[in-house]
Amino acid sequence: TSDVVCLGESMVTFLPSQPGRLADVPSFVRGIGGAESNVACALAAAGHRAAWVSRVGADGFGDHLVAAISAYGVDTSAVRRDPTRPTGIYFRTATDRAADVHEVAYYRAGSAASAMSPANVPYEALLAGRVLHLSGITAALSADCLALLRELTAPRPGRPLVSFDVNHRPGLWRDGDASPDVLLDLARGADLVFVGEDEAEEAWGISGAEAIRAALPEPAVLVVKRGAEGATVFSAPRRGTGPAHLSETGTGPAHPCGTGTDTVTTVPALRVDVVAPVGAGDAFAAGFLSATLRGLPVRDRARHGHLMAAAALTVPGDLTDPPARDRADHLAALDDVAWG
Ligand code: KDG
Repeated sequence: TSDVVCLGESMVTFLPSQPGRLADVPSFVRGIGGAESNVACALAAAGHRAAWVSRVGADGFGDHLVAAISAYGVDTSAVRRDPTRPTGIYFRTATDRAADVHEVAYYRAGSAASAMSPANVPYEALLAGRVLHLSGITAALSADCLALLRELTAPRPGRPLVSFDVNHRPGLWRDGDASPDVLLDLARGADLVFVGEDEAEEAWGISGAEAIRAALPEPAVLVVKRGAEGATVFSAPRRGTGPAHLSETGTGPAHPCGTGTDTVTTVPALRVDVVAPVGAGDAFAAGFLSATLRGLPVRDRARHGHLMAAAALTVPGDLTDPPARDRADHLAALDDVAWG
């Protein structure tokens, strides 16, 4: 069995060979992306048993995704091939901070993964881990994918701990019928939620960590990521039932808990020279989940999140090897050097 099962679309990504507008970039370098498989790869690289569940086309890009994600040590045995639909791909520019240029071009409408639905996913594999990790990207892919997320975030006895990264991608919500408000509903059904302060503002018009918690009182643990400033973690008091082994506080199934009794822990981020922010949120989630699986205290969960995010922030692609566990533990224990 897996520690963490991650469900979501992955794509072959094409990163530019040089900075500039998409219109001007002459060539691209192949990589892999996909928020949820990024989390699975980082967890596997950190020594956890991680599985990725998805659908890809019966094409060369699908072959490459499955091979590349398996090469990280992720269990891909529940990935289904769809002979009728292609594997999604996307292109993006390098982050050009000075010129404020960042273009993303998705070619994923009608992809194999967008056809995931409650009728065709392997539930046994999905529910077999201690944690099921989902993200709001899936909700934007199709009505069927949204129905699947609604089902997986619905409270039910004995379900794994459900982790949900809001992952609002504005480019995916332009044409659909649904609005990013559904991400708030989905997050309410999860046990552990990751959301950026900026994305809560953009998706829901809610400003500030306390206001986000007030709008999202149900998850036992809510992590509000505040960019270079750090992260604020709201943890509800421990509840009697649920996967208690995963958490020092707030472990029960999702139900309204209010904010008054939360433990609030703010943990500054590491200062790094950012090469590309893409993948940093996934790395943060992986670090936080890794430390959660190890039963570490909340402050160290966030510190491990920041450490993995720092590694991802300093490379151009989505993925990089996380720091070795003993090195990460050493850094997480330091109070005065790199933090803040
Ligand atoms: O978090 C990184 C992802 O945004 C990237 O890999 C692509 O999954 C992706 C998406 O849908 O934006």
